[in-house]
Amino acid sequence: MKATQKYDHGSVEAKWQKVWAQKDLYKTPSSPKNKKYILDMFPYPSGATMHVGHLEGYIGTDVMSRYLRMKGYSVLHPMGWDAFGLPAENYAIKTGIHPDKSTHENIKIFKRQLASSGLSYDWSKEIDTSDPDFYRWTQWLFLLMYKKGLAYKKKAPVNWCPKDETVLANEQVIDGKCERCDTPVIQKELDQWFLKITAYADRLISGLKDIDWPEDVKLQQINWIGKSKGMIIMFKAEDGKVIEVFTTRPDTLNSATFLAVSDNDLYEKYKDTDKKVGKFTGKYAVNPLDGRKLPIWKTNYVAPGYGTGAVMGVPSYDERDMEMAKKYDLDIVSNKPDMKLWELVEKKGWGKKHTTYHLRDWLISRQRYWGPPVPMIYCKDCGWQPVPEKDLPVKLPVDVDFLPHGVSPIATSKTFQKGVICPKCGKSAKREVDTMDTYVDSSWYFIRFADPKNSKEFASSKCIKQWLPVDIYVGGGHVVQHLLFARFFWKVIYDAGLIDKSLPDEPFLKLRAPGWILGPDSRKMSKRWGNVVTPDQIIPKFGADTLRLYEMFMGPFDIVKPWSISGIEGMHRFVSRLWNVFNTGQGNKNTPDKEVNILLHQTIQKVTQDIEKFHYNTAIASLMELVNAIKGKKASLEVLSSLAKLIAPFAPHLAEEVWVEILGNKTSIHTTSWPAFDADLIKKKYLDIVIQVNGKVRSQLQLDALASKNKEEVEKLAKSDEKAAKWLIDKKIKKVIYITGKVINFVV
Ligand code: ANZ
Ligand code: ZN
Repeated sequence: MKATQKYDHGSVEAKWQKVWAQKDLYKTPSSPKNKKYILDMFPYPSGATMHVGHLEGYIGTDVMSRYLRMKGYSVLHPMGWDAFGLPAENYAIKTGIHPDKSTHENIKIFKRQLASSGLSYDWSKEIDTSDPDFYRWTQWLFLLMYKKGLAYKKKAPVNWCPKDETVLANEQVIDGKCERCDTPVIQKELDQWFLKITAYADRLISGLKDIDWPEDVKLQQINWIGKSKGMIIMFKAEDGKVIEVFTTRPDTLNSATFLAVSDNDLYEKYKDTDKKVGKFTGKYAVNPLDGRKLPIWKTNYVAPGYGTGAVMGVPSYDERDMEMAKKYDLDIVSNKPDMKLWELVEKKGWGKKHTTYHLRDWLISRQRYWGPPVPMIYCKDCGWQPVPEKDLPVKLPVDVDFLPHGVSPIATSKTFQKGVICPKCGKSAKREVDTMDTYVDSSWYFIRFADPKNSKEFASSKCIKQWLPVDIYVGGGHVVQHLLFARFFWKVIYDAGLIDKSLPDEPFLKLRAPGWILGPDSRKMSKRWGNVVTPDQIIPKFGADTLRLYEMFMGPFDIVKPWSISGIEGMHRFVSRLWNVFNTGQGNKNTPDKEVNILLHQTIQKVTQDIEKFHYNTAIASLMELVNAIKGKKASLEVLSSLAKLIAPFAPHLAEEVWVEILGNKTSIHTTSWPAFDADLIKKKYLDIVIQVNGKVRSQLQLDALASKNKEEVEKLAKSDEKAAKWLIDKKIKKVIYITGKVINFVV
């Protein structure tokens, strides 16, 4: 078959994207053998379009998915939308456009951008968390938690703007003021729903040891949970009251000189400063060890919600206590710490061992509209009652006023409370008007992907067993809370017997975080800096394959990398070279050139190993070497076929085009098998290179095929060869001629 001269990426890419969609090429097998579940952190479809930084992870998982399919695995590679959230609601407040409408318009744009990048998602698995068919199960899982005693309501402070009369998320509070109207924000106590994640604190730590995650991400999880082993020690005050302190250093009890207790007002007022502020209470307590009188101070640096909310002040061994002691002229005693004191305190009954956590229960109530309603009903006589399962979903009403009115927007709906009765006594009752944190949606969406159309269950245990856990999860490593919450949900569902016990207690076996892509100005790519590069700017001009290759070639997957347009242009030239190799080297069925064949098998080995390690940049580098080696030669069909396959995960369109149109195959390259390498061939990889001086053979070098490609290296080695060196001593080298892999000739 005759191919065109110049590679026209525009028509080639459009053609194959259409064919793949028509043929449902990436459909997930229904009865998987050897499954692999490859998952991206699903995006929030924001008003800003996707940029090349977002695509990095998606291309990375796409390369992996395509590779694994060719290796014969059944792959689940789905995509969906984290569609609920505050920005769409704020946009509605500004413009009056309903969040449902703006969100779905954004989804369309995102989906087009993903499709134009040649990503092999199975779109029949698409999830939208704002769809009632999805959030009914989010509500169902909330009720599961409630029934297990893991969801409860209690008063908790929220950020409150007294002018707008609305609850603010932390990120809406700028320097203590409302981001909208600049009014100082106050703390207001509201009844709020919590999930008891603290009950899983220990398992959330211990589970980390069995999973393949970046160490820094594991450490973030551990720090967030903040497990501390210590003691609670009791100090008697003069008025007979007992003050309990939590300490990790009972061995320093012999140097304690004061007690510091938390104070809500001081804490709130000075929580953003480092300075120590105290107020003497006028009271004293007694150190049980030595009878010393310890003044009791209220301070800002003791957190009310942590430990017992009181500490023993040990200036000599604790910096904060030292600052406090210096500022207020308190005693400083420095006895040697004594590890025997742990035992003594317990024996004497002054205190007991205690473990505490920095992790707090998860506050999921939002006094907001664009989220799943909390499925609870309040009855004056029966209290809080769960909505019966058959009545799910509790749908978000449409007739709401988004403008702040001091209540949850849903409370303004005229229909939401109509005909609501208490599920227990049948009397008229009221629905909860709060919605759930959108982190709840993303805590279980990865399970739904196994069975996204199920209308009877959140997912069948059969499908869960078939596809979970997630084998490779790719997305920002900074998402500490998402990862913690999702692991928590998995464990709760697991404990409820809804996940087959042969599955592990962890949902994400391997995690990889792509490094930031910096804008051309070396700042993190972001709308805020105006340095965003979108796929829409790159793909029409250079093609999706060029973009994909470039993004995977920029550097190691997990480190920060600067964007460069000249890099894109360079990759574009490589794509043309690649095309030319196929276009001019076609149709020759002779046995391959020996050297090229060795290099091919070395390349197969290297690319295979590199892809599995996410070392995409070095995989592409070795493909470039191979292309250089066969450029301008009549390459055999075997070499060209294998090269096409190796390139297929990275440049799926070009690979398909040459596979079908030039190499004459009838089925898609993406359904063929990955090339195997001949281990014996690679062993016999040494080439004999003759060293000549002025055309006379003087010595010989043995080099592997890869090293023999590098002229400078060969020259250096040849010069240092003992026999050859004799002929070069004191001679001026005028010229070096190198015939790759064969002869190096020094003209002196
Ligand atoms: C005496 C002492 C001596 C302490 C010493 C530390 C060093 P982590 O590791 O974070 O658990 N602490 C206890 N409750 C506190 C609270 N509500 N707010 C602020 N600080 C609190 O730290 C536990 C240590 O932090 C405890 O051990 C206590 O000070 C302090 F050389 O007790 B320590
Ligand atoms: Zn009732």
